[in-house]
Amino acid sequence: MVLEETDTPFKDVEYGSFFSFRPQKRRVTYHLDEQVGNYHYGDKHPMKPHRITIANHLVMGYGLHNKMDVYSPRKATFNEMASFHREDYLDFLQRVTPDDAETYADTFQNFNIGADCPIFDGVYEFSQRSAGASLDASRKLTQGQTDIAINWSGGLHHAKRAEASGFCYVNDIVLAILNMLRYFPRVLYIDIDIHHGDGVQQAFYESDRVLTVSFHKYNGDFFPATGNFDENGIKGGKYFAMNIPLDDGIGDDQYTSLYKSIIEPTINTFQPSAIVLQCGADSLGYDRLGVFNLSIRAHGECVKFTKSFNIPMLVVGGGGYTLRNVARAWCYETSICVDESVPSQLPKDTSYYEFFSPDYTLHPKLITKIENKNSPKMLEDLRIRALEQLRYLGSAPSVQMQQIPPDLTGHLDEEDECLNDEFLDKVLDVRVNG
Ligand code: V1D
Ligand code: CA
Repeated sequence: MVLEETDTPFKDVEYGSFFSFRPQKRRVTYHLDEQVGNYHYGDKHPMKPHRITIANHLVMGYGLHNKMDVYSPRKATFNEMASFHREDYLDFLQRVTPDDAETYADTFQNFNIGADCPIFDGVYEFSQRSAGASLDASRKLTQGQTDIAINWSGGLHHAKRAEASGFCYVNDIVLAILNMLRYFPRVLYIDIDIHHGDGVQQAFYESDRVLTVSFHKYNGDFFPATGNFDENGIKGGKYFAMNIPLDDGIGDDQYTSLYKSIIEPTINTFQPSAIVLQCGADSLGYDRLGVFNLSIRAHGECVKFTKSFNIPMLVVGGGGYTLRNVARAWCYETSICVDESVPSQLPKDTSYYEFFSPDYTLHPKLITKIENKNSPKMLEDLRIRALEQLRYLGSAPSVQMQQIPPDLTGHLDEEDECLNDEFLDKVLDVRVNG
């Protein structure tokens, strides 16, 4: 290989590791179920799966699909979903129809079906598709076939073992992490959705192999009303849940510096073998349900920073209710994952181009902002308390165990990849609630 005079070692990653001072490009896979955007929660419901279709069109419009391997995942099976969810709950989701509300009023209440989580046509299939894509992504990571796996239809962080919650029915994140724990000793879960990642936290609350970190709005009332700083895990999982409760109106600089100042020492202390990043886009300014002032660049900066540690990473979606901004953010974050810079001017031949009027850009200006109620002192206190928590966590046995254990089960056929309770309880010592 010959370097031309004008070429400096800093200029191009293609010169190989000896000359390159920039991080190498990562292998990226995109797990895309083309049907998942076709489900409807209901006209007045804020959750619109169609946003995923719009995001995919932007990704393709910029040609980003040429920079990664795109997979069409199969739907998750009943047994795969039963590795976390209770069978009677899955059975109910599979059988129920939108007309059943009056006949099964008690069952609806038991499983928390209602205004937030209505029964819509195909609710079970929708959940299978979202979960199937996250499981597919997790398999590519565990088999070492990718460095970053993306599923924008995933991130449904509120679903519980036998309960729907906050627009989520099946917790694709918990399913993916359970699969990852068969190969990876420790998984770090980071959640930048404006809501507390309660379902994932609860599933691993007693485990020291999954550290959950959620940044969210908290005032004891904002949905789901959990996630104060003092919720930090129990039993063997004590200190392995971290919560960063924030107030209205946080902006780019405050959020990204807090994120970096907490996530860097967290990674250095916990030494995760894999990271799952939930990129809920309701933390963006102008979100229909959100109260933060984040720009798409700042949201993406969290992805860029997390990626810079070169740790295998599953990237999933989550909330996000101003559809065009959700699509913009997830497209921009796809470009970050594949290391391609994309112009802010949106590609003209994209379907849905008109949707992005009047500016037709990836990074529209945030003009009106919500009043910022986060004082510098409050954020500094949160940072200090987070670092204190990491000191306790650093002495935990799971963190001291640096070596990756051999594959306990060997490579299984896809259908066998569901986990059974015995495996979870005895081998991995991961407890799921309920
Ligand atoms: F505005 C609505 C209109 C129709 C149906 C529901 C809503 C709505 C808005 N906000 N529901 C909410 C939140 N629910 C409540 C309930 C009132 N009860 C006492 C509780 O405040 C739920 C917000 C869910 C947010 C989900 C999420 O963004 O975190 C998400 N992440 O991944 C997928 C979704
Ligand atoms: Ca969150």
